[in-house]
Amino acid sequence: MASIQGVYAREILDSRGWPTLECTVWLDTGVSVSTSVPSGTSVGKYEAKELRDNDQSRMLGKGVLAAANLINTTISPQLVGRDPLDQHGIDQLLLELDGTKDKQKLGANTTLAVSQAVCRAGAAVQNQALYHYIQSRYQLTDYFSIPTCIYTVVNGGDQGADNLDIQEFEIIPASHIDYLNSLNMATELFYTLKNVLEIKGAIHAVGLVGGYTPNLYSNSDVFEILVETIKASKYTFAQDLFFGIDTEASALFEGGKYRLKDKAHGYTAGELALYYKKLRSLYHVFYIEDPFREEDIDDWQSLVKEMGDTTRVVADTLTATNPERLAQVIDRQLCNSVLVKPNQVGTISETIAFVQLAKQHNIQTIVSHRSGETCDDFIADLAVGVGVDYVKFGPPNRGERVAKYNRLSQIYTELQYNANNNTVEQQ
Ligand code: 2PG
Ligand code: MG
Repeated sequence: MASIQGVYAREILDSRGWPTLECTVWLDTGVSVSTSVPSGTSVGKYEAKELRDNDQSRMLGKGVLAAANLINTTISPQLVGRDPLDQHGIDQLLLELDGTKDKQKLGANTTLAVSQAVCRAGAAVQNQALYHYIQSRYQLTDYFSIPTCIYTVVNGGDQGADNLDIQEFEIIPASHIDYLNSLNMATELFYTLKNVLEIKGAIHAVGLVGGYTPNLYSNSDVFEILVETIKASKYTFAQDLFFGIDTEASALFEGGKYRLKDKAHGYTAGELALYYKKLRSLYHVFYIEDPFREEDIDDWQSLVKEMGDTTRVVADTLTATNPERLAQVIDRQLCNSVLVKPNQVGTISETIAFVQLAKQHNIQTIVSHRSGETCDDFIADLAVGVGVDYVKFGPPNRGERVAKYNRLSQIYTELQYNANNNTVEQQ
């Protein structure tokens, strides 16, 4: 049996230039593995808490030296000699050391850095690819496939430049398009969109996760421009691809209404539901994430009742990758799909429990990046290993996003190699 010899964490920077944690686990076999954790910008109120130094004299208060120190001085000694295959036992120890409901003592960044590193160490010990290891450990899927990718191409809200309110505008390939073709399509459309925006004089820059942040009059204008982009390409709208949005509605609620520039005095929840229906019928928007605030339970429920048959009503901040919250949401039928973000909950075991519960209730699952990412590709393996329906890794642009797509490409080749008697067809 291999055992853990030491765990060491350090402060590194995420894609926003904010500090985050990287963690290394050394095994007595001489092998070491490292991983790093992401961090959100539009952080929901039900997410587990991050531990930050709040020392304004360095890194604008965002440092994570205390979190690294906790790993190096408190957690590491307790893990020496432990079996890296005992993910559950080690995660349980982290939960006990923290002892709070929302990880406010150790921080979910601290616990996830360790938990994720232990998972990578387990795969190394078993000499398995990470996705393989996750599949064989948890048996949440009995076959490997690359999930459908949700490509964010335009950013607004907290990820944008104050021009648009909806946080993410996404293109979603139809199910007949396989992974490599979908990546090709997303790349071609991303650059065709750039040309269209340039011709209109609307190009601004790219947002936090790499999508364009154009100057437009309304959120609906984005769909007109996307339709125009598709017309200028070799693809057929509503046949090869569809649209999705992440409204991140909590961020838009002010003075009792949802503020979107499409309507002068804002939308009531009922009016917003009508707006979604219009987007559904005019532009084939069949994926709507965080359509309302977490408080607007009745509105979530009616949206699922009215549109759930044809549309993915997706919970992100509402469920926060927390199995207990998901159980409540399932009871009340508030969504039919959920985002899976390990750092919202803080351990791999809890993330797995969340996916398992969702699958048991036919809730579709989407493994998602955060706006503050590193080049770690852990979530690509996680997505394939637990067999989610979709992944949301941002546009095919910027190193920390393409790291995940490139890892999916590697897995794709590996799956093809195994399926074709150890040969790979040329692309
Ligand atoms: C989201 C994510 C990812 P953030 O809302 O889905 O785009 O954003 O990481 O800022 O929460
Ligand atoms: Mg979201």
